[in-house]
Amino acid sequence: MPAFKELVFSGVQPTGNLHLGNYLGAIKRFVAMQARSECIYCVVDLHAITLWQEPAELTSQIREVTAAFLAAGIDPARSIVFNQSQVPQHAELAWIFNCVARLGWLNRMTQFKEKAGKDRENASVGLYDYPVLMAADILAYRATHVPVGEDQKQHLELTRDIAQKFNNDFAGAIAEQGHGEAFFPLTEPLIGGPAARVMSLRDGTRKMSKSDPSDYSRINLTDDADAIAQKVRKAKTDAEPLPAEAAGLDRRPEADNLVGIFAALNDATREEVLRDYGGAQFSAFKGALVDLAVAKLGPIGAEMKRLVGDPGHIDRVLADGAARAEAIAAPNLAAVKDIVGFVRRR
Ligand code: AQP
Repeated sequence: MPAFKELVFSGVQPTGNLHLGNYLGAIKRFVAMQARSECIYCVVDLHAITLWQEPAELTSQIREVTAAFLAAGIDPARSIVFNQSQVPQHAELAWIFNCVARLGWLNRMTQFKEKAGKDRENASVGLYDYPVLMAADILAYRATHVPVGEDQKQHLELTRDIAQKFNNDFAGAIAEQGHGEAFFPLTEPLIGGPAARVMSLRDGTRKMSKSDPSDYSRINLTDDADAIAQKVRKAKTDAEPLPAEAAGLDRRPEADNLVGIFAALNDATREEVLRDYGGAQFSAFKGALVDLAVAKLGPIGAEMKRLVGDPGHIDRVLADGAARAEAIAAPNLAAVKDIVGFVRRR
């Protein structure tokens, strides 16, 4: 595999209730990646409509996710920030990848099974095809690294399968047209840290999720200090004090989750947290967690609210980012069309 220029890509859906899992598993890590790589961060509105979205609500959610990116510390002058539907190459490449990906591969995707539920016949074709569009999002930029939460691992594997099959199927044209052995990189998922999978505050065996009907299951990025305090205090726990070592969190999903959240908010490891709080009762630990969460999330929530009050500014950031994104994606798509054998205007 030839060396590809390091490029980071990731996205968040504008589907409401951005929560601590989205922040710790993804957005906080997007911010950190800016120091070492060129980064492209996308509000994936084409993905959002795989489930019904009220149009006016979708518009405001696109701006809210953008506000969250900026409030968390993504610098739109350094990184590219845009919404997916403004760059047509995502949908165009997705179609070509639809003809590369195999039905059997998509049939294995667990997120489709979870989201479609029992009424699979009534799910949109887009929901089924979601992972192919995700592969196109990443590979339109030939991105080498994708920071995501653990729930996206299977989709990233599919992205690698699609890249590999495209590189093999078109190996002759890729070489003839001067791209060497491979046109697409085998993108590396960046999944890790103590909050790769933040769990519901009501049930430590279920993922914290935007669509959970209970608002007490998650901390939203826009929650104020009182809401954060109430949710943490009501979070489900067990009856034992915290263990002294991380191994003691095995089979204690709620304790493991709260310690992982504390660790991720504090840029620490579970071991370091337990060095300070091992043996503590949950009442004391939850108090410290409330203080930490309010200190870290309060300024982000306040800045998000300020930014959404200026939609003109947000829309200019998205337009500028879309133009810069398209400047990378358009030549890549032109090369893909040549490789596939299409005739195109020059
Ligand atoms: N609980 C989580 N822990 C860690 N990371 C998470 N992510 C989502 N939930 C957690 C990561 O956040 C990024 C953006 O996610 P998304 O908006 O694209 O969609 P999602 O994964 O479908 O988010 P939700 O909250 O789980 O929504 P619903 O309820 O609709 O299913 C991704 O990197 C994701 O891994």
